[in-house]
Amino acid sequence: MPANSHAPLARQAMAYVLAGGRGSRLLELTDRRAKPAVYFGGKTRIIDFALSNALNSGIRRIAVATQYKAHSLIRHLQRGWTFLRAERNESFDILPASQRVSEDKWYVGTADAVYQNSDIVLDYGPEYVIVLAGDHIYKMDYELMLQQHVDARADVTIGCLEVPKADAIGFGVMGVDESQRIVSFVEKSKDPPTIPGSDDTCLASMGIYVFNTKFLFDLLDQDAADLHSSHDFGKDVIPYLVKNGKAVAHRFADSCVRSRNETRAYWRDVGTLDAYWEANIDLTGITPELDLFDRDWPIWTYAELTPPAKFVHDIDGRRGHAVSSLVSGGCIVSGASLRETLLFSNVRINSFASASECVILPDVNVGRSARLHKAVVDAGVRIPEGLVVGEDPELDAERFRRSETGVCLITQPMIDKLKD
Ligand code: ADQ
Ligand code: ADP
Repeated sequence: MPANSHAPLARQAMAYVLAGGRGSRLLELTDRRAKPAVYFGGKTRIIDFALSNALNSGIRRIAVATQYKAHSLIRHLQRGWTFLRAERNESFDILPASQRVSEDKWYVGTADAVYQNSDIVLDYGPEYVIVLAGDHIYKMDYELMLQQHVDARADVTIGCLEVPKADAIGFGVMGVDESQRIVSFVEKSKDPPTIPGSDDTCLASMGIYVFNTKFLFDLLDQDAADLHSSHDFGKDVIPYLVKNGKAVAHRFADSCVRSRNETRAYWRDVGTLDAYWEANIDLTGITPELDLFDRDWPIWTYAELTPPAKFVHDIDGRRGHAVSSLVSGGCIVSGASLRETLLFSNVRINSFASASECVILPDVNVGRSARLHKAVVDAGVRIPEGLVVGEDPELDAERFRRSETGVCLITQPMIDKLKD
């Protein structure tokens, strides 16, 4: 892409999406797929949020770095995201883990996951690279962040948001001066510094970084040669730049995209079973904190062609019905009832069955008379007739993966074990 100072900054940028992490706190939900490929919100997968943000911001060059259990992710990206066209100066690249380091090491850290594909990025010649994580749910206009980066003449601009101190342990935490210049940075500290004037709030890195391309790759060359570096943005590259360069904070609140229905800036990690369940169930409320119906900022995805969802009386006349629920295409609810539940595509719920506060992923079959409460059911699971979940905590914990708050994750191997 020739540098064109008249083009919007987003058209001069490439989004480099890191999508290789497992997300092990999602337990068996990420046994077979990487966290960015985990389903969210009834129709989409987690990575669709970062990709849609890039697209809606005007970015037309996107690369996705994969690593852990990438098959389901790659299949999704190939089906849904390859509409960007070389003829229009656009590109969409799915980058496999190159394993150039050694057979057992793959990428060493996140900086290495960018460095190993430097030739591919440099070939396109973007003026700016925006590094994103593919595993968060939020809506953000990256053009505004790019603009701040250029105006501030920063070496790196880092997206950040305020989080409670108790949660900040899992983040990079920064201190900034009045001009938003980052003056300190600690990665995942047990006692992170708080925002001046507040004892319990920290300024956390969202793992989103904007760099001028040439500067980034010179820096990564230098980092690659450093024997003491673990080649990670959060652990090595960003702390180095905070000390030796100009690192600037960009506030999420300044560029988060909100519809009229959204009262607060929405950002979720959905990295644990409880957080995942809660963020999904929240969508069944009357005015959820995240508005998926916002036509100004659509969340793009691959959606299979399906017939419309269908609700039928069964042969004995029992009503198939749903209240406060999201039901995708291809579902049939026959003589069964749903409350505060999400059905992804092609789910069948059979007679006498009920589900409340459940997240049911695609292609699940819920057998007759089953009763499910507070369950997350993995894709393709066949729930046997009469199974009851969510009424006996001890039995649930024996059979399924049960969180302390009582959310049960159900996978097919767990169901198969019941038959033994
Ligand atoms: P973490 O959340 O711990 O910290 P990390 O494990 O470094 O994130 O992964 C960041 C992203 O890169 C994730 O989207 C993950 O899927 C992906 N990823 C990890 N290894 C990868 C690899 N080898 N190849 C491709 N993708 C890979 C980071 C920062 C913190 C910041 C948090 C915000 O280090 O400073 O606060 O993100 O979530
Ligand atoms: P998705 O995330 O699209 O729902 P699937 O649940 O179909 O994907 O499978 C996730 C990954 O696990 C895919 O890479 C798929 O090929 C693989 N997979 C699916 N079923 C099995 C199985 N029974 N044994 C091993 N791997 C499987």
